[in-house]
Amino acid sequence: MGICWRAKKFMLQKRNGLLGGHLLSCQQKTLFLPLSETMRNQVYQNIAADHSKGLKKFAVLIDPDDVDAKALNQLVTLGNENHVDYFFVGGSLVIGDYLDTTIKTLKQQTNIPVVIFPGSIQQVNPNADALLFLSLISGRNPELLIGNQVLAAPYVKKSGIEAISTGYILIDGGAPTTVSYISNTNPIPADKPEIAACTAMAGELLGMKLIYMDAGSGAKRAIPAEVIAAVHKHCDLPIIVGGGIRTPEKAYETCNAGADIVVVGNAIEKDTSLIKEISFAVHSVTV
Ligand code: 1GP
Repeated sequence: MGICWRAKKFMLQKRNGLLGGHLLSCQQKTLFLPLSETMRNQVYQNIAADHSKGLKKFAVLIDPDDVDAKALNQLVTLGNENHVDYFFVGGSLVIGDYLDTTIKTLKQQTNIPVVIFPGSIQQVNPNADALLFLSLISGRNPELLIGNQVLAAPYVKKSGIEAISTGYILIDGGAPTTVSYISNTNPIPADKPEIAACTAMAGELLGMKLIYMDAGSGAKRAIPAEVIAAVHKHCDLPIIVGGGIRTPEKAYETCNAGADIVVVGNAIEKDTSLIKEISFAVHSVTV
């Protein structure tokens, strides 16, 4: 755990291997028949297996509004070449109508699993491999705790998509972010790891399968290692961490503190060469 990621990079010879845009049409409902239980749970089974083995994973977040076809092709190429483990697709404020095209393009061009990280009930799409069925458990906005989930549930069920129950926890990243503003909730203060830990424990006891700790896209400060470590210590669920991660060092520290999956969006939009460096950093963490 103590060795720095740069040293690990050279030692690494081999790499180890919500809610919805539009309501589904009747035709779509009949096209997407329920999958077998095994197939439907494939993404979560892989996350849980990696969690139990201590394998760290890297997810690139794509905001469909922010990528054109050329940028998407470049992300796919770099993802395939540099061992990206997941493409997360979604955003707190998706204005354009590009979610479906983005997901279909990804599915055509790569075998990397595509997971919807929905910012609203407008972002359900049956063509992805899985959808994080989020409940914003750090907040006290009933619409984001259960209201939107009730509206989305029938469409998610009928689509047959693997829906992974996820406790979504916002941590203060030093300034208001789109997600804190849109959700109308207060994030957990970054110097209160015990609140984050108790919130994650509540999610676990409520039967959620994943915890997603987020400082919000473009956060000034990423989530401190102490907060991640507290959640990791007190909660047995796989932990996804994102928001304001801009360097391989921070990605390494985040994994080392207990994150299972590191998510990076904003920084990669600005500099795609980070994919290679962050991927090495994440996969070089051993526990
Ligand atoms: C935001 O966790 C994601 O919800 C990723 O954040 O865009 O800051 O990398 P960034």
